[in-house]
Amino acid sequence: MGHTSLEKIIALQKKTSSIRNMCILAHVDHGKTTLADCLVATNGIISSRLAGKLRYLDSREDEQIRGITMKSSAITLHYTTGENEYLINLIDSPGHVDFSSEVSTAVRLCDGAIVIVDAVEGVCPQTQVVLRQAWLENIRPVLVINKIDRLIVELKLTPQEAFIHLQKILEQVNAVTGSLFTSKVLEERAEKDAGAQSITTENSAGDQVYDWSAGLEETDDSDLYFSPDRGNVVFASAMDGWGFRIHQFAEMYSQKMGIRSWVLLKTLWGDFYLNTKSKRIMKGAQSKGKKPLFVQLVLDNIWSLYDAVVTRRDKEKVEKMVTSLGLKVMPRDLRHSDPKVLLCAICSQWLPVSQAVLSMVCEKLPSPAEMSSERAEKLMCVGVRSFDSLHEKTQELKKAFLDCSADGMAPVIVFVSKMFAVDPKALPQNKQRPLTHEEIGQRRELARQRHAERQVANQNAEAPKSTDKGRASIPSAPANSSVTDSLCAQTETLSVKAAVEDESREHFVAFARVYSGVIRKGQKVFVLGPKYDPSLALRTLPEDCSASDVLSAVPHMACCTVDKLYLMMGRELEELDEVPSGNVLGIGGMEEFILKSATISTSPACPPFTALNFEATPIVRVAVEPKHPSEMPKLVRGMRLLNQADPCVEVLIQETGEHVLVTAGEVHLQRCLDDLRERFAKIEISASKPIIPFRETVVRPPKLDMVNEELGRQHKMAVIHQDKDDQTKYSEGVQVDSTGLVTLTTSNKMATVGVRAIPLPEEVTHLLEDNVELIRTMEQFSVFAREGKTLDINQKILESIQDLKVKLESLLQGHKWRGAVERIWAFGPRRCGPNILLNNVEGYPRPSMWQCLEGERAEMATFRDFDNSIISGFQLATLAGPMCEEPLMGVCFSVETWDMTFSAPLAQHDSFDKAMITEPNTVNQSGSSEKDAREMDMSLSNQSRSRAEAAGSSMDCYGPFSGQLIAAVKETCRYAFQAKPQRLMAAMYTCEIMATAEVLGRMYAVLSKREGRVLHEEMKEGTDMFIIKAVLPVAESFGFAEEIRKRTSGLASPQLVFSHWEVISSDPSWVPTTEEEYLHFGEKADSSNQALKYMNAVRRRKGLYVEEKIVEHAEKQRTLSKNK
Ligand SMILES: Nc1nc2c(ncn2[C@@H]2O[C@H](COP(=O)(O)OP(=O)(O)OP(=O)(O)O)[C@@H](O)[C@H]2O)c(=O)[nH]1
Ligand SMILES: [Mg+2]
Repeated sequence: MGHTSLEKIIALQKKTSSIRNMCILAHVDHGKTTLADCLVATNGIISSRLAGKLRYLDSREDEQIRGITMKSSAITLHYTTGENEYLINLIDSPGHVDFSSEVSTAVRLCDGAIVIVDAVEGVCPQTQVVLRQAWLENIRPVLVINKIDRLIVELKLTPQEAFIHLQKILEQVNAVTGSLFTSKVLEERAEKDAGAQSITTENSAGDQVYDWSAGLEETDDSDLYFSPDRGNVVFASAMDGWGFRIHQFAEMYSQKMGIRSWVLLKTLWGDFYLNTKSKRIMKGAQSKGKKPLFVQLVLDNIWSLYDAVVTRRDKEKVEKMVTSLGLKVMPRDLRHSDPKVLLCAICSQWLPVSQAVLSMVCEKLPSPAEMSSERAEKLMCVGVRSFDSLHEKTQELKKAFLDCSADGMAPVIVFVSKMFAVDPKALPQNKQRPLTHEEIGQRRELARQRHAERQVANQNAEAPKSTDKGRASIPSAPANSSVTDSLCAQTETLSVKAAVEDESREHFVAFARVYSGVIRKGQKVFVLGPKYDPSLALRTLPEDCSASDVLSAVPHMACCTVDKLYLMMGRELEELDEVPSGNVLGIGGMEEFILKSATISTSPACPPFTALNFEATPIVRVAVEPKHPSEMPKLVRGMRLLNQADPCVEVLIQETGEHVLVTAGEVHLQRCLDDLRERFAKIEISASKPIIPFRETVVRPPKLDMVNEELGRQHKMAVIHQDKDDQTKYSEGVQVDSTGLVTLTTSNKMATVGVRAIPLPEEVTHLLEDNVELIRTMEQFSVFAREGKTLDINQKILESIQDLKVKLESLLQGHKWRGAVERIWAFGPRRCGPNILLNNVEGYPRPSMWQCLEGERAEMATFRDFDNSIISGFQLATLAGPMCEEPLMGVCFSVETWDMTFSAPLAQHDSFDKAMITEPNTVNQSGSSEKDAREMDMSLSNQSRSRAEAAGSSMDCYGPFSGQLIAAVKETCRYAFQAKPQRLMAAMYTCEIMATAEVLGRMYAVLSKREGRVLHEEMKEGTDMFIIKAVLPVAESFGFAEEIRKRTSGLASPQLVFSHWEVISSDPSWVPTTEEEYLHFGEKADSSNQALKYMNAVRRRKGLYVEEKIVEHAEKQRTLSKNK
């Protein structure tokens, strides 16, 4: 606990205005945990000598071994400055991309963040990501520029150079913030304009000139940027224990130089210098070649200290400096062989980093009571809902968020951002605690009794020997005692067993924060899942009900009793009875009710909080199985626990029965497997090689062949030749015309569909991928509309949908795409994927996907019967393609014909049979008059009933008709796909690697071996580092980071982030057809076909047929040496 008592902390928890909830965010290895150590040491939890070396908050063994943080962990600190006392809830987060979900869970619970930037590396990819995350959650950041010692010791910069370097870093950070800010202002302005426009629609065309800068000028952004004179920047070296804000120096020098401190504060950071003659501060240091104030007054001092202590080890000078600064250094430190020890001892007294950081946190970060109204609304509005569309009672709760009242009457609102597993030994109830006096007395008494009994037993045992008569008389006392002993032993083992079982049970603690009210032990609360809808619940539940009433079942809502409340203290937990609003806490006993995150409240009107923003996409999959098949249940249980304990992992059982883990990257995968083995399943497991995802697509016919020759007549010959082969691919009843239109009839000959596959332009695919959420909303709207309900979509989302439509229209230009956007039937797979189903059936004016944009004006939709079956068939076809059953991407299926027999004869089986014999009476819809079409169309209200009838009556030996149609559409799509040149798409990572010039060559070698491609390289100014940005197929990425690290002796360490899908140019079904190709690639030509290799690997894994030639005529090996 350190030197602050639990009582003190409990008292401080009640003073909301003196609480600061903050997290430490940065790119990997920029020094978060080291800085946290320095802060923890101020509370006496660890020794200040060990601060920076212990990495106390990295409590897991693998975190210590690998030296990176993998889980975010929280600790509560007490800080006193002057008369004010503060309670600081500090969360240390991981910086590695694989664990960025842990950052999301931390950021949600905080009001502010310390963003750390390495002074050498500057702004890195993850720095940008965390700044964005802080921005999205509306929390205020402060900046720490860390590792300044590296500028002195490693880069050997002069103070002047270092100043310029630091200015650049600050500019970079502010540039990121600036771009976030601008995009937000522009968005808001556009929103406001849209609102204004909708009021005055008859605006004349003259006002169309747009002044984008207007919004920017009006909005005050001065608070936003990091600037040393504003006190939100600390310069530090967490490892050497020093850090400062410039006002410390301003105050120090204002006395010495007789200049007012605010003047110094304004001029210390910037282009100012001191005119020694006039003793005045002047502008324009750079142009006049003078030393800037910051260099003269701040950096020079630090540099000379390092010079004296580390570089020259000048004892006398050091002693002089120590006395002039008024510090006390222990002789032991002065004599220490490692100069860093002395440096730490001096610096941590002169400019203690913890003091600088904590005072900045308390001054600059808001308390929980200062939550902005914008943030409260953002937390309360899930997905597409606008705040105004929430239930009245729910809207009232906004006040509770803003008040953050710790009053017993205020509704309790708690958000759980993740669940984490705790070693049962670490729970306070299982911890060894010091014995009280009475307990010691009792134990002493017990021991005395046992001793006395043993003595009596010994005497009795000796007695027969000495007297010789004893054999007949069995001494009774010892016998009795042995019976009782064994009984005791039995009960003891029983209770030990129970305890062991209890201990082996995994304990989960919910990582949470109270936003309103006071949560108490034993209190009854509602646990609300992410899909909970308060308006629905308020309708069904009685008025003013509470969690203690017996309630009818409401979806996504559970009632439970709060079991345990904990104060999180890094590696330890302390038990609490109640936690007031504004605090971060742990809640025990929730594992039955919460999977990953949830909202807890005493009010059923409370909305579930918006989902966390996860930046990483889980992409690396492995199949796991137990070494011993009998341990399967343990594995299943273990995987369930792992799923609960990790915000980002996905656990699923595939149709093949495989148990699959989906993780964010290699490091994350390793951690998950370790967790499974050692903690959750406690069995030996074997993991498959990573399952690499692919996508299947079609492309336009290529113009060049594999040896870069124009495909002319000879190619056509080859195609015709191939076509003959291909015909065998298609089963009976399938017709393919020369343009790729595939027509197929259902097994009962009642419906015929004709489909053509067309490659989508690349930009369209990207656009669809980026707008999955919007498409899902549209889809939801359509589903609601079909059911006759309406969905309230907020204005902003509607605008984005409109925007999407306009963009699609502009991208789908040209003859074949005319009117295509209006005719989109569905997206797939899963109704929101990057493939399109187009309605090109003549005479079927189906309601468009975009009906949500039409608002009130939308007419009642009319669908043709079985419309849904077509969609379902398309969904199935896009979910698994014909190449290797991987999902499709970037393919448009255009349905060109859809003919059906009249459904009238279906009413009776007999007539249906007759109809079968006497050629079904097909009516070509496309050719029929409009009247016919209208007859065929069913009105919406009738639709479901008629479909049920039709499905029921059309039950024949082929099964229900809708099922047949689904299968037929799926098959048609598959054949249409195969009629076009098919390609595989590979998932690509981007990585940014920082490396020195010496290792650049070796790094390129590794990249090219793994099919990587360098996008650009640049030299980082002021250093000898190169920054290389490259893309690399996920399939080739395993062991990449490790290999790079080895080949470059640890100088370069890349982080891989999933970026996009890329078409692999080689055709997996390619065989050499021309003479040149034969010469070039040989008969089998499979050596260089990367796509074929990937495809076969996937097929083999899935147990599909793999067409592979075994060696037919082994060629004689050629000898390469000429002389032989
Ligand atoms: N030279 C120097 N090294 C530092 C400083 N602060 C931290 N380090 C070193 O940087 C490395 C990473 O430090 P950590 O504190 O583990 O970094 P982190 O940001 O917590 O890393 P992750 O949690 O893995 O993202 C360690 O080897 C530290 O010793 C500093 O001020 N100067
Ligand atoms: Mg760390």
